[in-house]
Amino acid sequence: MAQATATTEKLNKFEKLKLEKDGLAVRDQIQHFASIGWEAMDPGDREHRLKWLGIFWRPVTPGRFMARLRIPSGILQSQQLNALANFLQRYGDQASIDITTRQNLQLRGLLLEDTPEFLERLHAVGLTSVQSGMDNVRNITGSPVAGLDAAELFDTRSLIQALQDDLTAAGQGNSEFTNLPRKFNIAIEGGRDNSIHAEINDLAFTPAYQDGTLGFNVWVGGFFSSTRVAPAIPLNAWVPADHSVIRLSRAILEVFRDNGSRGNRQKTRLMWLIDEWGIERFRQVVSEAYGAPLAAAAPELMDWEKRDFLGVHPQKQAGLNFVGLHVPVGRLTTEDLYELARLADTYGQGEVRLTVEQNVILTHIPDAQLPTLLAEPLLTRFSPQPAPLSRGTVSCTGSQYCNFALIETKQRAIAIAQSLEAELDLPRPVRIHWTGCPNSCGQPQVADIGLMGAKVRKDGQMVEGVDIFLGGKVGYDAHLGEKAMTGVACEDLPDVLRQLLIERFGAQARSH
Ligand code: SRM
Ligand code: SF4
Repeated sequence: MAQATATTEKLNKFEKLKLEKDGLAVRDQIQHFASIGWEAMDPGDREHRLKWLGIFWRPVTPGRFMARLRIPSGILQSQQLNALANFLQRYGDQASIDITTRQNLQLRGLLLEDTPEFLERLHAVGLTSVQSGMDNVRNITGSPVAGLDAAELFDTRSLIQALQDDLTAAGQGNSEFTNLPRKFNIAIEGGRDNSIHAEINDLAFTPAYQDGTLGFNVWVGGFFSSTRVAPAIPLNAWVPADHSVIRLSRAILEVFRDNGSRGNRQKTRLMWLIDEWGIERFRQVVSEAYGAPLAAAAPELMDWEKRDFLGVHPQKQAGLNFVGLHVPVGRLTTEDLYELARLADTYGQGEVRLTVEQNVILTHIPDAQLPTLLAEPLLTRFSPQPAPLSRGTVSCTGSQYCNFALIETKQRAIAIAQSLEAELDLPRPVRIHWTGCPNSCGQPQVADIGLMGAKVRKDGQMVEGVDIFLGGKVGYDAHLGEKAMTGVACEDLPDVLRQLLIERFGAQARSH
């Protein structure tokens, strides 16, 4: 079991919690918890340690837990979707499913007494929720069209799966990496368009050739938090596209685990260690942990604008297509899971993929099947060609389920996009990201227009409002947007956004 290095700094409360009992220890107690019920559980186990199993206590819905899965590269099979739906249907309207900004699924409605069965059912279909919350490595993201995209440089699917298997002991839980100083995000891009937002991950691999061999440049330290936002910086390192990626990821995680600050929780992400040491020393220590000198970075190859993958696109396999469907703010019902599985089986080869824009992609659709697929009733709700504001709308969970939230996000995001679309003609999609609080789960800094929940004063009353970010650029030459307006009341937002869309994004008022 890995331990934090002895330190003179005062440990934060989560470090004390982990010292009292390792997070992963709840794995062996889940049957006991299920039998005693949530009210009788130790609050530390219930509200924090269960997150090591991906089970989240929701203060907003006491007794109804959320389960966050791990879906490497966002790739699912129809039998997995069916298994999730079969389990969730017992909860009726209490069940709902969200596609997350890390191309993952979160399931809601779960009762504690059902968790042992739930975890067994996940494992039976090759899924896991282990280590998906708290001080663990989050879902590892990759291009959602890996293996399909004719322009891709490297198919990252098996590498990402192998990395997840290594860091989680094939989904059973790996105590080497369950006591990091903080959460840790990893992304591996194999395409040309930076589809995974490499720049906002603690560790990202982006494709690059070294002496004719394809491998990855390495980026470190990207993160968002309520007090600081930092894009990843180059480690000036290159590794071949093989097991070296796993070795280097392990080395960086070990360096972070053993040296990262465990004091002020707001200063515990990887970038703070890099700041403290400087990138040269950090690189040196990582190289020692890696056990070999690191090659210098090679020229970057990502030179495409980011795609959203919606609509019909030919695959590199002749005669087959992938079809991206827009799922408004990523929200699904149990019935939707069944329907997506059915479409994948009927028209494709049983595969469904998720994107960091909270959408789905059906893959391997033969040319001849396209017209019938496009006429399926589900596609009237999950459109392959959504209107330009809905198309680019992403939203975090918000106050419906998240107790950090300062505002309701998802329903408001849909309503505002639809009302502005009805009034305006837009020359191109505009990416609007909503996030309910400064934790930035909805990534407002990568959006054309980012909306961050805030409490604002209007007419002497505190009301729900937002701070507005502008100028986020994704894909080639990605950079983060910056706060441009503060304290806009949500009820004034349609007017403010209308003006922004006209002035900056070429929107024109529709003549009725
Ligand atoms: Fe997040 C905490 C939801 C992506 C930064 N995030 C939370 C919690 C767990 C808080 C809580 O316990 O209620 C939220 C759960 C609410 C719920 O019931 O759904 C939550 N985060 C989400 C999701 C579901 C947003 C979404 O609607 O898609 C995303 C799940 C991703 C996944 O599948 O693992 C999600 N969170 C992100 C991202 C975006 C990303 O990874 O690209 C970020 C910013 C990037 C980053 O982390 O550097 C993000 N979440 C945070 C933070 C701030 C971290 C920090 O260093 O301060 C918190 C708060 C914390 O960890 O203390 C947080
Ligand atoms: Fe919750 Fe805030 Fe994250 Fe939204 S940004 S899911 S409100 S923690």
